[in-house]
Amino acid sequence: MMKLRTSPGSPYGRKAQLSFYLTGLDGKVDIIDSEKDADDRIRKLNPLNKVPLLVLEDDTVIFDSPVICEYIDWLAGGGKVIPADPKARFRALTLQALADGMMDATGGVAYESRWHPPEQMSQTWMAHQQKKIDKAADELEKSPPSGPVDIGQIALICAMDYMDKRNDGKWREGRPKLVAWRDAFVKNVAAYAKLPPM
Ligand SMILES: N[C@@H](CCC(=O)N[C@@H](CS)C(=O)NCC(=O)O)C(=O)O
Repeated sequence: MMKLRTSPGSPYGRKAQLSFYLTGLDGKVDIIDSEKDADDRIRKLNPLNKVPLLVLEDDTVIFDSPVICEYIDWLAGGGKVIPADPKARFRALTLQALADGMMDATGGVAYESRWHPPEQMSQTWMAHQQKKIDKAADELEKSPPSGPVDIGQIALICAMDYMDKRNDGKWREGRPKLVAWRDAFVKNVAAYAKLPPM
């Protein structure tokens, strides 16, 4: 059995989880909550001390989330969550990069308040990160994703969940097409309902 080490609050781990559900490979993985990982195995397995990471049956460790999702797609036979057709493939991978960037920026804002007392928090840094989120959401509002579910859409739905939780759902403001895209995804993609709450 493979092991996916992640935490329920990680949008990156959520991407991997959803990819497992969508490829039907979820029976081959144990999902382990890293927050209950008492002996600090995470730190030993990833020098960057980040989740998610995937531990294969032979103890090979794979990170980060784009690489894990690429492994899942490969294991499923290819072309499942990462399209094989080059045009669709690089569009999906680029959307994944954009959505991951929104997660990074959301984390950037959230970590600033988590790690610093109020007097040491940099409002300039937080505004710099928020601008990335806002600009990415504006771009997506112009043309929300379409077509079959792929890694780009998986990353985007996970970014939205994270931004709802950690960024007060600001991405929703004035972006009705993006909100409609999310509502349709949640309604139509049955695998999404298998995810735990963030
Ligand atoms: N690029 C990485 C980002 C992973 C990441 O930042 N994970 C967060 C949890 S959501 C983490 O472990 N942060 C701990 C830290 O930065 O020390 C990925 O796609 O997997």
